[in-house]
Amino acid sequence: YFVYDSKKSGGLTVSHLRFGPKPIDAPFLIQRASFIGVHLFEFLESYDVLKQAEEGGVFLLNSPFSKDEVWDQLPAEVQETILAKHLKFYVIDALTVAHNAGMGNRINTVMQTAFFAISGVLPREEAIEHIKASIKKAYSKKGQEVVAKNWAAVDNSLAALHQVETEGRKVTGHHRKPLVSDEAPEFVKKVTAVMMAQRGDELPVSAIPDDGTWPSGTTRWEKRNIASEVPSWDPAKCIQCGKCVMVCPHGVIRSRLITNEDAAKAPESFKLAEAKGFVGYKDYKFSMQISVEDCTGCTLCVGVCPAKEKALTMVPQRPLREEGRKNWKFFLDLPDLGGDLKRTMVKNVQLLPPMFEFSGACAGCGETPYVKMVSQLFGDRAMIANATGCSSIYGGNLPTTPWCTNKDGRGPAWSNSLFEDNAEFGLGMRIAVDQKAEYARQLLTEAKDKIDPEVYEGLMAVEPATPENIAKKRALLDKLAEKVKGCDCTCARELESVMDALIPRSVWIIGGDGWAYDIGYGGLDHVLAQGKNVNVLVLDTEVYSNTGGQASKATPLGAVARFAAAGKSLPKKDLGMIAMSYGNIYVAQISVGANDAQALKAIEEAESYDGPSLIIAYSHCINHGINMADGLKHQKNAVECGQWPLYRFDPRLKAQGKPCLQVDYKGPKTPVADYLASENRFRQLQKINPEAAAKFAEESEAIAKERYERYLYLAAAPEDKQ
Ligand SMILES: Cc1ncc(C[n+]2csc(CCOP(=O)(O)OP(=O)(O)O)c2C)c(N)n1
Ligand code: SF4
Ligand code: SF4
Repeated sequence: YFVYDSKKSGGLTVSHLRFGPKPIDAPFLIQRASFIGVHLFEFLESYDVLKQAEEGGVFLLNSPFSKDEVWDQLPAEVQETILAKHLKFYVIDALTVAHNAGMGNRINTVMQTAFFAISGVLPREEAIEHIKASIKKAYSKKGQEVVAKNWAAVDNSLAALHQVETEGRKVTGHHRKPLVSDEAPEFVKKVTAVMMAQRGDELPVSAIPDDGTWPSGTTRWEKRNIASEVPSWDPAKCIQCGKCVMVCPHGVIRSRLITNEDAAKAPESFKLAEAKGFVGYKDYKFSMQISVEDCTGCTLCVGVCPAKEKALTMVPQRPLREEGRKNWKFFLDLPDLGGDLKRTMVKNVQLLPPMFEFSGACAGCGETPYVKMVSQLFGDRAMIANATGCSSIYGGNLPTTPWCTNKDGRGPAWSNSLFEDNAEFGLGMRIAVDQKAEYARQLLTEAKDKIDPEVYEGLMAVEPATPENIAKKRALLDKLAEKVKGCDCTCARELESVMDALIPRSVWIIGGDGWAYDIGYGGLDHVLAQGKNVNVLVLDTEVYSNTGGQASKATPLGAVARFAAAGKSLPKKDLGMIAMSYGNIYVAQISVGANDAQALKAIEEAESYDGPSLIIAYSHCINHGINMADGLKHQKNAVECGQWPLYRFDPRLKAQGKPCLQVDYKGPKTPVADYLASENRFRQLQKINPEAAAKFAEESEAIAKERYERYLYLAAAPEDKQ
């Protein structure tokens, strides 16, 4: 029986296992366990992990501390239980064993071996034999190299497993801290924290909001401490490009401009540099901060750093916690500067606070940087319809939510309806808020004589939703609110209830390719054809990621996925081209790893277009069978070989006599076969069916070429077409 949360990184799964000479079919929630294995040391600080341990049972802990050091690192509550229940206590540094075997952070094989070695479920030798056989069976498809690494990890695990002497030990440890800080809101302390501690069943129904709304911005209280290593910033080497901030999937690394006055108050360990290249901020300081307790250690930021000598390096997290906490708090309390800078440059946009932070997505997820960017640019006035999929899980899973507000208390309204109806759900948001705005304008006009003409004209004006215009409208709305407050007529109350809609809303419809290309496609097409001002963001992982990688119509030719075990036999559907055929839809295909400036431009253009827009974003994913730390390189390679074209189709260009399509990549420059060989989703087929793999590679090459020629033709001026 498995009890688990829905975090995709650092999540908690409690596997309740029973063993016997005959197969046991019935799942069972165990109350008294003779063996308890804890795979993450940090769990000791958050959960009562030994609650179910029975007298004399075995406790196995993955520990960065040796058998001689570990005792004093344990919380007092854990020490007390070990002594009171006379547990046999073992430690293993599984991460080091996995690293040494070339398996990165994957410790499952190591912990499984340790379990069989000490649990007594099977004789040790027999168990090891079975483990090795099962590794061969499970990983053969991934290649002999993966099998060999796992076998090496098994052998090394036994040598790294040690029993801790508990005889004569005293309770010396620290007491566990409350799960959330004392500064957390009451709801978080009384409800969220109880659920975080896996004790949600103890909450009375009355503790849960009864109207479907849920307090947001709560991931910030989790402080999951799941990374063993985090980036450390070197101000001297940093070129202040903001690329690391842009790609951080978890909103953990952030940049800020700081006045000299504020900088003088910074804690001693707070790193600063002179600000470089921010127009109008010459005499300011610049700082890059990492929330070490929220980092997942994915290393994408380090990988993307373009400085001659990397300005970010990974260092152990544990020693940095205390000072990191202080620095982060100081950083957050500083004013957000630079909001007036041009939003065409990545470095400027990365000064904007994200309104999507610390989600539980997989470490290094390729979807979340796009979601975060939308929140930075438009979050203060966004309404988001989210299709079911990874983005609805990391975006709105209980008990916490990463969607949050800025310092003014403004942030996106977010909801998830279903998988299949998301486009319609978002269209409904658009129509509803437009209706509200229309009604507000009607009421305003009826009361025109009583309102300051400047306020009336300003709020009635239809202008582009630039940050300046929005700020102007907000100031006028404040004046109107003041005026309306003083009136006691029903019309004033009515206006009060809808006037907020006079600030233009940015409606986003977000989901994965399974939704957009397949199951929600009919609705998506219908919504795009309505001509309404909605922005669709497709997070294209080329499979149904949330449910384990089923093939969708976005899956490329030759990729092995669930329901495409012999490699997908047909090419990816060109969703962008279908949308372009309407002529009045803004369409773009982007990849933050290949061209971040183009991605930013497309997102800005799509939002500014007063009509439907569709952005298809390359999102690398654990389902691609890649080292996630290299996710952005894979994105770049996909573009360079022509497998993932970059373009923007802007219907506004027609009025200027220009072709609407702009091709933003240089066509196939490297062999598609090399790209395919670098990802296990394609590589698998080379082992199962090399002939088919070669044929698909050849066809993919031809498709990439033809597609580029087709796009160039469409992008050419009429006089250049034959
Ligand atoms: C009608 C329906 N079918 C199936 C599901 C189960 N389901 C939930 S998420 C998901 C996959 C989503 O894939 P995708 O849209 O590609 O998004 P991703 O997870 O890749 O971000 C599926 C099949 C569902 N919720 N509703
Ligand atoms: S390691 Fe990953 S999560 Fe941590 S700051 Fe870098 S990109 Fe963000
Ligand atoms: S899209 Fe892929 S990497 Fe991102 S959370 Fe989903 S499964 Fe993980």
